[in-house]
Amino acid sequence: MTIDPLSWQELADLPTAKFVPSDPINGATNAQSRLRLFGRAETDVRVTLYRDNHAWCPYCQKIWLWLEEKQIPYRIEKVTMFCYGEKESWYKRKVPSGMLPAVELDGRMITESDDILLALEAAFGGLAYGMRDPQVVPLRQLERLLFRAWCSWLCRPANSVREEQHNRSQFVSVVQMVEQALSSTSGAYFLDVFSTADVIFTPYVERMNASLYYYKGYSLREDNPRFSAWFDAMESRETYRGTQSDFHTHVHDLPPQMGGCYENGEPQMLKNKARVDNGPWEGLPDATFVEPEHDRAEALYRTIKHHANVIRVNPADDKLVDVALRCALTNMMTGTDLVPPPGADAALRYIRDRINVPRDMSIYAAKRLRAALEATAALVGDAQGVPIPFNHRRDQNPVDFAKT
Ligand SMILES: N[C@@H](CCC(=O)N[C@@H](CS)C(=O)NCC(=O)O)C(=O)O
Repeated sequence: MTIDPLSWQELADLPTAKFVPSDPINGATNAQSRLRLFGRAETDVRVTLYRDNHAWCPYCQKIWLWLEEKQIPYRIEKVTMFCYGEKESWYKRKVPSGMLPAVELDGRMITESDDILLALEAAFGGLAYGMRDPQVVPLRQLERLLFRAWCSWLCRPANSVREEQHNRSQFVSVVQMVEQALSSTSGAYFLDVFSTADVIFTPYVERMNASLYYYKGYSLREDNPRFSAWFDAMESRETYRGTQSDFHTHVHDLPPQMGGCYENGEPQMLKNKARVDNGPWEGLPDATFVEPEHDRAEALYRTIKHHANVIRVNPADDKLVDVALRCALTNMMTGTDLVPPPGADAALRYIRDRINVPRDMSIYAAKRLRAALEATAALVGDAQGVPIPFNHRRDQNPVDFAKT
């Protein structure tokens, strides 16, 4: 017997579909907000943050997290990064290089994330310890050392096994220095309280955790106790969780940004890669906080909201994608396996591979949706979607998603 998938309306009407998104202006940190007031008046806004549409840029995450932690009222203007599409001409008039992030503070444009933090500190005070605090300065230098060791290992091809091992041990030796720094206080953060130092480390440590797991078979979070405690502490913060991305998003967004990421082909790496790409996504060390109850409802809500564009940009026939996507969503919400039409395997995996966290939804919602898409695709076959490009991500051009 063939069972039809639920219609879009029936999906939205399911009792388990109730999802009330948090107030974008005064509620929890989230990637969709355009204005943040933290209970203050709009006339109190002195800051505009220009950041990437994809909520992916690491330097933007640094400023974003700082503003959220300090609860400074601000506006958000989203700009396209070169690898996703055309840079908006209004932004190039403001910032000719097109670089992100930028902040307009009391009408003055500031670029370079460190200069932005210094200007914000001058206007609003530091986040526990400021950028020039004698305890923060050496930690900022250590972060750059870790960054360079990561780039040398990940972003340059090793010509021999010996070179690969050398790059790995260079990185691990800097990790040991960071472990040492983290163990110098009794708490989980770099200093005695959460501070600018944690904000500085956050963006690239998150990207290191993802990329080394996938391209090198190395688990930064699981193999290092202090890092592990630091990640857990970060995930206890609503601010950080709102900016947090998942392994799948990072590993496929990094190559065009970094000019390449190189696999080492080791057995653990191959296992990790297969898991990040094909699941199961549950239990990956990209998130260990308790899964929120509303994650499926969030995934459904976000998919319903954007379903017309999601269907239109899919290379497969629109009618096929519509039915297949509803089969997957019905599966996610009711647990019922519905066999989608032939050809749906590639179409559903195309969507599975393009969920972007946190731009589209939060981390556990994305894991649930990826799992439902994969489970439904597997009922028809093993065809994969059009591969994710390595040199650019114009398959994610925001222009295509602005149309309705
Ligand atoms: N040193 C700069 C680096 C900023 C940077 O590299 N931004 C990249 C994105 S992560 C960018 O805007 N690239 C231009 C683009 O991709 O459109 C800072 O700290 O702000």
